[in-house]
Amino acid sequence: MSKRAHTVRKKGADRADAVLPALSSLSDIPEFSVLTPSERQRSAFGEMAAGESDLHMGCVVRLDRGYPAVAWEGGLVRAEFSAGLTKGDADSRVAVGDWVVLRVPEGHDKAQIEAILPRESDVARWRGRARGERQTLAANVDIVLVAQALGARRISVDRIARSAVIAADCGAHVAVVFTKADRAEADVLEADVALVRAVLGPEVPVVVTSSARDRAGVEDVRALVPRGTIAIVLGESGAGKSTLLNALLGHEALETGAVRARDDKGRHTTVARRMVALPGGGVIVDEPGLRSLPLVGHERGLRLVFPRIAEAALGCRFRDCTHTHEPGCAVRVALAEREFTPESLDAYLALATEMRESAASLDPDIVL
Ligand SMILES: Nc1nc2c(ncn2[C@@H]2O[C@H](COP(=O)(O)OP(=O)(O)OP(=O)(O)O)[C@@H](O)[C@H]2O)c(=O)[nH]1
Ligand SMILES: [Mg+2]
Repeated sequence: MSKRAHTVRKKGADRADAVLPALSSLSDIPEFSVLTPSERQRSAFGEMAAGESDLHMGCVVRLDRGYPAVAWEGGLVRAEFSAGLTKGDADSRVAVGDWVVLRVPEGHDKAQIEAILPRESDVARWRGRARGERQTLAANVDIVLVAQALGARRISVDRIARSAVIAADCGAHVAVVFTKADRAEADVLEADVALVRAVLGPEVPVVVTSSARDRAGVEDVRALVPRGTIAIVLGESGAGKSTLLNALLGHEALETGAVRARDDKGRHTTVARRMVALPGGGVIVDEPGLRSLPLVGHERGLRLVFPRIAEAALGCRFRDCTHTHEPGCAVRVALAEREFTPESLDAYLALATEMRESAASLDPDIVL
């Protein structure tokens, strides 16, 4: 490598450091004391850190373009990855919410992440098509809040159902949060809520908010995230996620941006992944909006969101029954007996078909 190229590279790295927000300028970050690791994580740490006094437990509270900020008992530090944890490797990449083994050398302003402690849950999506990869959006999350804007377009039940499948697959609870209710006519709002209930069943909480206008529903969202719980808001860019969090925080902590008039879509205003602590409540992760949520290998989540359909499917004559036209289809019998709603079957079939196709394109030998 020429000398010049070397200098340019180094300058680039310095610049990356320079544009990260100073930790002292960040507000609403949860205190280390409100973040509680599980027993399993504590004991995994105990084994790894035995006898090493500069190793501590830390929780990743923020990622700025991939650079973690970690809360630990000594406060908040920026952290790098130790040589053993290569940053490019998908399995070793940290997510917001991860508990890590942190090395804090005395007198240094940067710490090192030595290991990621086992995750209790892992909200992940598939990025890209067959050659894509699993991307963890947040770790150790208790509840996924699926944000869906009302008003400009009819709601996307498909998107809500696939978000619920992703949440269930990783072991988190799910709630649906409608935003921008001020833009919806009362009868449309009522029909949309009824449709979501018909698809996901009565156990899934549905909250209707208009946080930019009259704060309606904001306290219902807070009630879903009590002290000690960690939530993530998932939704498309422009859904109003950051606006909702600002309403919960009571001040404009997070940047929000206008949507395009043409199609009501946002402009990816939020770029960092970060935790904010709700006064008197739990912690919520704000993330950039997600354009697509492909389902790949989320069979367990599908079964959990649609248990009665999955149960009925076990009785079909053909193992590869698509529940549309085959003889001996137990799912259609169960539908006729009203064991579940036609709306939920429509949503299930759309997602199951997609998963069958994605599995086939990943591995032609898999038959679902
Ligand atoms: N009318 C109305 N507009 C709202 C409401 N909530 C949010 N908005 C507007 O929707 C736009 C997008 O809001 P954001 O909070 O930035 O959306 P976001 O989901 O965080 O978007 P990304 O960060 O890009 O993923 C802003 O112009 C908000 O003012 C609401 O309750 N009513
Ligand atoms: Mg945002």
